[in-house]
Amino acid sequence: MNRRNFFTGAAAATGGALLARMVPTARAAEPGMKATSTGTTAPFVPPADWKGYKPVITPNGLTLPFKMVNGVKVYHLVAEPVTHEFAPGLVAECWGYNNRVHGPTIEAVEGDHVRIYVTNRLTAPTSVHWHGILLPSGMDGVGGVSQKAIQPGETFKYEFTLKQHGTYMYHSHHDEMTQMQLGMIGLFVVHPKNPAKPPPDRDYAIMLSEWKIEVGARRPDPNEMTDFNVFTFNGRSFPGTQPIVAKVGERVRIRIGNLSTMSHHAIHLHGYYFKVVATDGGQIPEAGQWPETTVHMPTGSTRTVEFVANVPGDWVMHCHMLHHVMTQMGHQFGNVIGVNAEGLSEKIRKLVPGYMAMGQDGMADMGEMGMAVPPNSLPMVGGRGQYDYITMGGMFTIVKVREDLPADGSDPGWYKSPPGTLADVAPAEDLKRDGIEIPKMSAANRRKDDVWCGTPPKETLLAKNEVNGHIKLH
Ligand SMILES: [Cu+2]
Repeated sequence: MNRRNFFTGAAAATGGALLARMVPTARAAEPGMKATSTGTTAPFVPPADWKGYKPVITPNGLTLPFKMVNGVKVYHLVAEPVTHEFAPGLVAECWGYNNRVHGPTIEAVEGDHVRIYVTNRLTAPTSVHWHGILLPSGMDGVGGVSQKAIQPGETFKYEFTLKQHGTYMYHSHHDEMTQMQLGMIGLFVVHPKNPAKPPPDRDYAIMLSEWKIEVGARRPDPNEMTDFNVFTFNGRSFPGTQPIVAKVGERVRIRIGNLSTMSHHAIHLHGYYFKVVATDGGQIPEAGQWPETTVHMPTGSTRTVEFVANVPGDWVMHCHMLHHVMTQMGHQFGNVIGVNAEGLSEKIRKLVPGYMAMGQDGMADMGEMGMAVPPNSLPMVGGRGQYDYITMGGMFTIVKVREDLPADGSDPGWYKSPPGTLADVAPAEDLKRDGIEIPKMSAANRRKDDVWCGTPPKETLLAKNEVNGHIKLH
């Protein structure tokens, strides 16, 4: 991986942030000015350019523009097929909104009256459900229950007043399995009208999703039930994910939504602990918040976490369900750990030109070897880091905290650890000083479970009887 990969998304997200800043807001600012009776919460004094809220940033995504019509915020979503890139090398034909997977983030303020037009440019009927939003039953968007489905070519009108604030979602609620699994989901952020405290310095929003895209296939398979092989933050797999950036000392909020078809996710952040401050059911009172490093994300839910980015560095944030940081080809792979493949490649190459035995020491080599992957697919893992190959992909991004950031919001590059703060090979004098003895490689350390293919090479053949009892292929 390199800086260029990171920049791919940075450009789009910067555009999104600008767009969000340009759109007008419905009401004059009425931020909360009241201090609490105990005086512990500082009153929020809005900056001069305060527009009523601090825009949320959707990495690799955009915010849906709106216009004001007689005091109503008017939005327009267009459901349509979208050609979507998951990461450099993997493009698929998905369904989304406004030519995006996922749909753009809808952003509004508590108390706003919103009118959302939905045009169906698919070949199938659809509807849109406003997940977590309190509204009249007939606006709930469930095809067949609360409304007629929106037929291809039709434009429906949804209209409601936002009575709450927090992180919500929207998604198709017609032929849900097909349409949501093809990408028809998005985030819906409602800012507080009277914030009790200042907004965070950085407010990010991430949607989790999972996909089945056969290697080389052009379309995700919406019929898959268990074996997903592409895992995404905002529709992107690492190294296609844009980093989350912050300056040292800033308060960072990350809103996470999960509309994966089948999976919960365990989103883990390095370097900090955070507090879960809200769900899609509302704000969690401070007394009910506790510190965590991993937030469990049930499907069909949102969680909002906050922390102070007080330690500079490159801190990874990823799903801790380890198949979710693999991509295509990381699955359905026979277990060859510990197999001695000496001579195997040569023999198979006679039948399959270019064959290379792999996986004997795990999957880390799969990306690093730079092996050619089939057209339109991703290597099993990761991308190139500054020190070595990064052996995670999929639901993986990097939180980059720096003393200073590029003014244009672009990627600050890799973190340079100050002297004395970088793990490296232990110097001999340190080992000696601390009385650390390195055990000699014994027979027990060697491959005892080897599967020999052909004659074992002399240097690894410990003794003849070591081989006895092990599987011999020839
Ligand atoms: Cu996961």
